[in-house]
Amino acid sequence: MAFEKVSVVGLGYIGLPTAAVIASRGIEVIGIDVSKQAVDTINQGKVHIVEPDLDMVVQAAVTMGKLRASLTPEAAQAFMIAVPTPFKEDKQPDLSYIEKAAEAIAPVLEKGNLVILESTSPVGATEKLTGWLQTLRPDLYFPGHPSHEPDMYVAHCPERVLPGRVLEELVSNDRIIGGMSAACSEKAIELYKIFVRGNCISTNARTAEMAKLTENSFRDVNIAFANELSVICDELSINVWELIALANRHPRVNILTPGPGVGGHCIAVDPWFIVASAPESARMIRTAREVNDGKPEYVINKVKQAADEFKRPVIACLGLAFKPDIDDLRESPALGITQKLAELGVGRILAVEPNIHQLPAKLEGSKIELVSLDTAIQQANIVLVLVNHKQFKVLDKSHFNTKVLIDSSGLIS
Ligand code: SAJ
Repeated sequence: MAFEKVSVVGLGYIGLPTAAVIASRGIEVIGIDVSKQAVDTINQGKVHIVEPDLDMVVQAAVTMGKLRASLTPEAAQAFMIAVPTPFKEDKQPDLSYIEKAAEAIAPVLEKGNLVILESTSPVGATEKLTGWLQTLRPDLYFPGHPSHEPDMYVAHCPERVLPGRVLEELVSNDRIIGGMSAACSEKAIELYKIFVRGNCISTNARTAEMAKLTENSFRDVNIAFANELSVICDELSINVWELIALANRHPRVNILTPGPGVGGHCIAVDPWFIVASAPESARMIRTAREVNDGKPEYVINKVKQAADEFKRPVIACLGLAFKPDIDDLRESPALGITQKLAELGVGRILAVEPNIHQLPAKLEGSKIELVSLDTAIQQANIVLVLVNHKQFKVLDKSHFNTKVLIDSSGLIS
């Protein structure tokens, strides 16, 4: 059976590009979201999130009549769930969005449908989703049904795209397809083959869940190594950037880049799902998280120490986004550090963020002043580099002759 109509549940950073790309292959796609604003925006052919080229692809898909958004689910052959999976206060995974998505689609499911969980999930989440669907629709037979051959297909196919390169990576990345059975994997591969140029590799759902968590934990642990080195090097008066460049000349060494902390919605979250599943065994993964989460505080203390030398220090914070050359301020250590410095009253705080025109609403009324790079460099006693945006690359040591430079991301050093 070829797929003629696909539903994508959750039209965020992953769901919307996925929906638009599938629609661009001529398949009818109905996107479901709980936000009326998101639904209305998409139906006008516009986007509510920032991602290069996404506006064009969405506009084309909506204009062609292939992509439509709605608050209410309707029948389709495949349902792809791409909702958030945050963690709770106690760092335990919060699966409530997946559960709500299951409740939303259950009434419209039909025999032979494929349900895919794309959201990054703790091990066992796809089994839970299958169980919820089975309870909600006892008339259908999901994988693992105790007494009946299944007539429904469920798989976990984690998204792996890099924010900022989503449209490219959606098509070119390999996909891990973790079916609840071999037949489920096969069915899911059929769907992904429509738009994925990379390989679709079949495994079981638990391994697919763990693979995604492993990828982001690998990165987190390696960034923690770099961040720990940066702190050790400060203690030993060694330039960590020079050190890493030298060590990386070894053919089997590839140390990542220290920074002011790890931001974004994935790498700082996903390792906790492993820790929650195996709290006794996941020692290094937990420690890496703690090392990376401790880095903003370390940077703040460095600024405080430097500020003590001035009567009325002016501190320029270069960069607020969570990584270079994007405008995404959510879960950003740079933003958190800048905010904390302002709250603590360490000095007058100037912020430079070339990718935004005004401070986010929650910072209105804060003492942070958004200024140009020139103004910041002219007025500051202390310059704190937080993000290596391309606009900052014009700076060199000569700009800091009379200033204290704290270069947390290695722009100049
Ligand atoms: N960072 C460092 N040092 C480095 C690399 C990154 O401090 O050497 C920091 C960045 O500044 C940023 C954070 O880590 O604050 C994460 O940035 P990133 O670009 O490494 O990753 P994300 O969070 O934008 O996207 C990741 C990707 N995962 C991997 O590269 C293994 C992406 O492929 C995933 O799809 C995404 O997480 C996700 O959704 O899980």
